[in-house]
Amino acid sequence: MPTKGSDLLVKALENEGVQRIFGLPGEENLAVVESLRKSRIELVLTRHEQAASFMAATQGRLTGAPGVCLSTLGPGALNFTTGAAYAYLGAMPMIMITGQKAIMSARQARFQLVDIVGAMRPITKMTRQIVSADAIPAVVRDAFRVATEERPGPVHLELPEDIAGEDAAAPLIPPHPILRPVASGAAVKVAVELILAAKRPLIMIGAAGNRPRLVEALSDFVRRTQIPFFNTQMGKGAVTGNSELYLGTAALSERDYIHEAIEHADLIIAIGHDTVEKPPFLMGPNCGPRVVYIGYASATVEQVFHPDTEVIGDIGATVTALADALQQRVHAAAKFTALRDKIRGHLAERAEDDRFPVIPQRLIHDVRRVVPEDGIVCLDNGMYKIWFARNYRTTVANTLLLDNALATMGAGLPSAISAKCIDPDKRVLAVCGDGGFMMNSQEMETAVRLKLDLVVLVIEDSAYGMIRWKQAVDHFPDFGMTFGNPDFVAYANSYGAHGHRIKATSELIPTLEKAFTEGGVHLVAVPVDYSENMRVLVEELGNRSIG
Ligand SMILES: Cc1ncc(C[n+]2csc(CCOP(=O)(O)OP(=O)(O)O)c2C)c(N)n1
Ligand SMILES: [Mg+2]
Repeated sequence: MPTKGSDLLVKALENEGVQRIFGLPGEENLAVVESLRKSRIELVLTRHEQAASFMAATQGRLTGAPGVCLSTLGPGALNFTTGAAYAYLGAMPMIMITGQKAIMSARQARFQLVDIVGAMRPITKMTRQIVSADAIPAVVRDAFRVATEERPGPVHLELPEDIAGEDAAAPLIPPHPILRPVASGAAVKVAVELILAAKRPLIMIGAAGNRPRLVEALSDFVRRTQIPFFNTQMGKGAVTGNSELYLGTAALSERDYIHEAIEHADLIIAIGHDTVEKPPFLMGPNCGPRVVYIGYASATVEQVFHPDTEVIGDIGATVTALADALQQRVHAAAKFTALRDKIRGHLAERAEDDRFPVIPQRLIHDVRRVVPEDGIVCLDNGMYKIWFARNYRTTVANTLLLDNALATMGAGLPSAISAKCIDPDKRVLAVCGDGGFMMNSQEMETAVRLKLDLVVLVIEDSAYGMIRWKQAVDHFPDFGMTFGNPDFVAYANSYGAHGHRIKATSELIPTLEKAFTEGGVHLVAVPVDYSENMRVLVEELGNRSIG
């Protein structure tokens, strides 16, 4: 049946199962917006394109199916670039659709004309201009394939205004399942021999282990082999349960308590480690544990990461094959239990300290109290991220969304909005610094308009705290990192949200609890005492003697 480009685009998106599009349109998108109005896809309007791209990326991260965002040409499309890089480094499937002026005739000369397809090239898996309406079904199908298949990431499609209005008759292409290749038996055998020969094996779960579809296989692998495990920051929560075997998160690259366990290991099974992450440990040329790498594609060799052997193929199938072959024959190193207790003991220190302003350990302890096991905490980027990565325990996959890849500020609130749209029944908490929050705080209006039940915790130190801390660690004078804040309570209230300010540490749990129970959008501002950054992360860990 003849139709036009914009209708065909929207039909192709429906064909892929798209339920919502995050975006901020321009005049070049008006036909697409009209096609969306007539479709069953929800348009989630945002107040900045960057926020829309973070939301779409988070949808991809949480569901495994690409999230979609829409913007105009030039300035709007350029605002997608940070979200594109976020999804590219973070391996989150996403489709960005941007408008463009008519390509067959140009009545506006070069007004707003930017080579967006070119600008997107280094930060996407694929970037294409759609040059004919009849190409839409194939281009869209291919975009979803590319965005979804391992290693997932962003794809950019540019739809010029005249192509959106062009007549089209091409039929839709049905989606086909992506079947991931499985590792060879020979590769599994080599890994099995190495693991059986090891006296003190450890499992490390990295970012690519944290895909929604892998939870069962990985949890099962850990349960069946009984090998203790730790994770990278972005591998956090990939294994459900098995808490006795969990040693901790490698939030730093060296010298943390978890590194005592890593140094004790003679073999590390690195599942899905993606070197976009800050290294969870550093490999030397001829020292340290041997590493068996398990991944969808072979590991990038870095100075600090160069595995001894690899098992390449679908991670779920590989770990199942390994568990079948290993049975219960793996050496269990007793010392890991003692190390686990020691690590946990250190992490529990000062968790109930009631000094005010609140110290990070207490903040994380209290957040864990009000967020149920399946509740989702979405972090922005700042000093508290290291504390959350180290101290916040997760037992359910994808319940702590942090970005240790692009590590951009500004994604905390948008990612929480997206998580809440996907899982309206779960408690969702955004945790932001006063710097990061203000980078996309305008999305408070989006959250209020969508009538979400969402709590935003803003950690106040009136500074770019993390950089201020690094400045001090590097013995630079304290300079250029402090700022003033709006009155966060009044600011939240002006959006129609509910603002709260914590005035004593004991108020934190009741205030958060009440905010979740009451529903609606709440902002809770909490002053933080960051002196623990230096005391624990520099002095204590710097002086740690291994033994
Ligand atoms: C978009 C962006 N700009 C700058 C940085 C560098 N950076 C990393 S953390 C940080 C400070 C964050 O400040 P805030 O959000 O207040 O959190 P705090 O560390 O104070 O808790 C900065 C400037 C970044 N990661 N992303
Ligand atoms: Mg700050």
